[in-house]
Amino acid sequence: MDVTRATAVLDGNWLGSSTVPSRSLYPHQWSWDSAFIAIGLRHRAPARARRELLTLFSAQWRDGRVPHILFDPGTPADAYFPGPSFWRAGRTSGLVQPPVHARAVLAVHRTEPDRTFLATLYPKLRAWHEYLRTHRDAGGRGLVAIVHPWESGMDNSPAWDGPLARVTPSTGFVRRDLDHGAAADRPSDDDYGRYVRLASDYRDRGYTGFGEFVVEDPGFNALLADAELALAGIADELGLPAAAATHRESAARVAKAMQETLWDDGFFFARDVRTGRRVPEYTCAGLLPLLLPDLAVAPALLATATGPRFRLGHVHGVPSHDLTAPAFDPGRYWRGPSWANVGWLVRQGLLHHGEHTLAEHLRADLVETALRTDFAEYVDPLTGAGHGARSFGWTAALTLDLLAQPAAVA
Ligand code: 2M8
Repeated sequence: MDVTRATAVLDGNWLGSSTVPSRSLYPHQWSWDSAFIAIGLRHRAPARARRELLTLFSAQWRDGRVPHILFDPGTPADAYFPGPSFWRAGRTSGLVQPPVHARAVLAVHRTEPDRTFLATLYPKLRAWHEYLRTHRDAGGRGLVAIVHPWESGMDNSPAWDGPLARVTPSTGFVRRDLDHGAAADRPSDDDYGRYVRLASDYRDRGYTGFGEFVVEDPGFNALLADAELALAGIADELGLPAAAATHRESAARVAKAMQETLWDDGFFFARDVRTGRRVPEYTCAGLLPLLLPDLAVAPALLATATGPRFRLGHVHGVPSHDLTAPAFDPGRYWRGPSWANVGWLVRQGLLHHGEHTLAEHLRADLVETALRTDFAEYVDPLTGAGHGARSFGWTAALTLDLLAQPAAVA
């Protein structure tokens, strides 16, 4: 029954060769959404999970980047803003999103082995990670810098308020998101104007170089390190042990750079490359390094996760922002609500570090919350009330995955 409901959401969001995050709010294919969606789809329709990822990588740019949106030609041009005419990049946007794809490819393969699928995507995944390493190391420390809040996937996180303050908002465009989402649940008009300004500046620079927003995000970098570990797993499956060793070294380099540059007093913070300073906001992105099994500072990070700022185990999911901070807002997008993908990732991290009881609590809570809210896009961590879109793709997909996981026991 639960599986049927989650599967029905993915069927309803399926476009024929990819899945939309939401029929109303996000009617195209999004990069990291597709990876999470494939992780769930593999349990019900592995061929569709492979198709999902292959479709996304069919839009990979020559420089290796995987675009954050692949526009559906069958959807009206004004259904989402900014659409293809804004980006002027064919059928895609020019930004990226966190590199969770290698993890998805390996998971899909492990559920239903398909060597051709793996061998097709392996070089593309390598090129994607190589793009990030070579074109995005703005700070010169071996960390990837994002050039737009949308690249973090956590659009209006309070960690971006400082760096964004340098950007003059664009005006004269029509927001489409407010046709489908409550204004109180979405970014403010000023923030949206800044997103548009940053995106058009980047476009006008030919989608290269760095502008006013250049940030090393612990979430993005942790996911890259985890993706390099997944790539090592893929190389092993393909019988390429030397390449696998290279990927493991690369993961260790990113982890070391994060530790040296972003870690301070029990947490991983974003760093504003323009000022050289860490941004003193505790956001859920700083918990994602828990994904790395060798993380030496895991005990201190777990103490922060279970302390008053995130209260893991005592709230619904993983709050996207520090519960004690003035900027915390339980209903507004990435400024406090809990998201299923972050909960799913943090659960993996808890399992890596032996926190089986907490991981099981989180799993049960994520499933209950998703089913009760009709697979809400995000939820209030204090009440569990749903916000944003319903029938949301990754919420349904990751629920399927969590339902397929054996309960972890201490
Ligand atoms: C949200 O981002 C898009 C822009 O990419 C938007 O607000 O219109 C974020 O939650 C992002 O993480 C997600 O991938 C996307 C589609 O679900 O929506």
